[in-house]
Amino acid sequence: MKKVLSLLSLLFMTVLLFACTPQNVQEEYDFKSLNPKNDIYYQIFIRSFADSNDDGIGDFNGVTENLDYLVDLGITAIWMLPFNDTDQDWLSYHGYRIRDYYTVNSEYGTMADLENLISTAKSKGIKVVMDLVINHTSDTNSWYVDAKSSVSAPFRDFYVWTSETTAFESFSGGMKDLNLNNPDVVTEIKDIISFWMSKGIRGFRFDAAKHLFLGDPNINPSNALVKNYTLLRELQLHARSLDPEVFFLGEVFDYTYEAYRQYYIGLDSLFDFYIASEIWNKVGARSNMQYFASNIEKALNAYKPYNSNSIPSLFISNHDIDRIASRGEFSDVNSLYDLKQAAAVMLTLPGSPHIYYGEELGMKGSNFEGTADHGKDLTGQGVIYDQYRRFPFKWGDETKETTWLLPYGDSNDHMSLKDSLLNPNSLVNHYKTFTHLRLNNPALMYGNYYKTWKDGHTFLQGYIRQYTYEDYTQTLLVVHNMGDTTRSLDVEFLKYVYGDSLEIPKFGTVILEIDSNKLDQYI
Ligand SMILES: [Ca+2]
Ligand SMILES: [Ca+2]
Repeated sequence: MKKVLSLLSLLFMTVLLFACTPQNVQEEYDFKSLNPKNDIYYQIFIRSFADSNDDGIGDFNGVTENLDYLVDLGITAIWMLPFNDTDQDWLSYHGYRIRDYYTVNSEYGTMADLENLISTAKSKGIKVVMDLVINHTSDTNSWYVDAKSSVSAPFRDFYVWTSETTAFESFSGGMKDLNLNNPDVVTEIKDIISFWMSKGIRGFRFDAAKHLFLGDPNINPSNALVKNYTLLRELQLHARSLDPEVFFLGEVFDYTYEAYRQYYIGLDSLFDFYIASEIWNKVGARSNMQYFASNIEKALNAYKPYNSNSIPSLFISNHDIDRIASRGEFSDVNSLYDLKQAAAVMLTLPGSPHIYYGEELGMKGSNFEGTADHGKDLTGQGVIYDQYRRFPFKWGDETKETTWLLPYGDSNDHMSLKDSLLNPNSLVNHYKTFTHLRLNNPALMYGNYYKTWKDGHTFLQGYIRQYTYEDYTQTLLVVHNMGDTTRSLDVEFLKYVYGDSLEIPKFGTVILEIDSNKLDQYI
């Protein structure tokens, strides 16, 4: 009898313990459904990701066939760079010169392949967000071909004319700005949004949001900002009428948060160039670390008046900037420590982190802009601009790897995915640890609560993250050791969420669960 009792009590204790794990609480409440716009993104350049038919160019089926890797990496959403029909020449390789918004780039596959990608991703819990380029079209788009044919052509007013024969371009290279002041253009964009949502697209990344009206010779520059976010708001209301959970994300390329905070009026999210630069400066260059946590708080607080549910899109590299592993601040002897801490920061801040494909392997890549080499055909493939920031992903499996761009410089000097996964100290395994910490801890994954930890100093920078729903609350203290020696933390806590000692190793991180009722002790 005694044995049965102890077995029973053991069972009871096990059930009790299990009931307290965050995973179990998440199943009970389904926090993901309550917070449908919080995701962990993987940014994919289809051309470079995975090739399914051995023509050297990445494609839709290549993405579909490798979704299990993304599930393993802890990804819940993908943002794909433009896949609409585009000019197919060397300098249009990036896909931002749209010829036709309603068809796909045939180099990447068919519409049926894309639909299969979207539905397979959905079955694995991954939403698909597309890049939507509404600032400009290709000069080969049928709208523009018509518009330039005569001053009285039906599509003449779809573009902005600076002379009878010259259409305005925010960006060079045959990309003509659309006239967004024309209601017919806005109606057309709404139709494009409806079309892609009917295909299963769950969100849109608006390219060049700052340039929608900026630079347009018919618009007073001081009105451009208001006109930009007012247009985005109008498109957002249209999209929400079709799906209230649709995710609107904008790219306003500016390193000061004051420059883009107002865009939260018409967007759920913005790429946070300010937070990215804080991570590069503090975690990479190790300068002025004492201001890190409070600077992040200032930025996050600046968004809330415009959108109380603001969800910053966090990133440390993307296709338009040199890869983080190629930045000077991350290329010293502590490179791997710095890259790991940058990831640990990005994956514990409020918002939706975006992992740029290959970042988790420590891929390198810089552009040729502004160097003495610019404009020269150094690699024998044609003029190189930013192609090496978008180099083929290194699977360690030739049957998948794309070959559209040849290795040059240090573009291939990193471990393949296959080797990285086998190495317990690798960057990819560190990413996996932190994505799963985020997925398993509502305080990290959901909500936008963030307060600076009051006892931080130059070398220990920390913040409180908290998530509350009904009678569930989780409160976490995240502390990063930004110094190059072990430093000890003296703090009251309930349990370790990451780490197992208050002696934090150099460039390390510890995450502690703290008593929500004693929050005042920490902030
Ligand atoms: Ca292919
Ligand atoms: Ca424009």
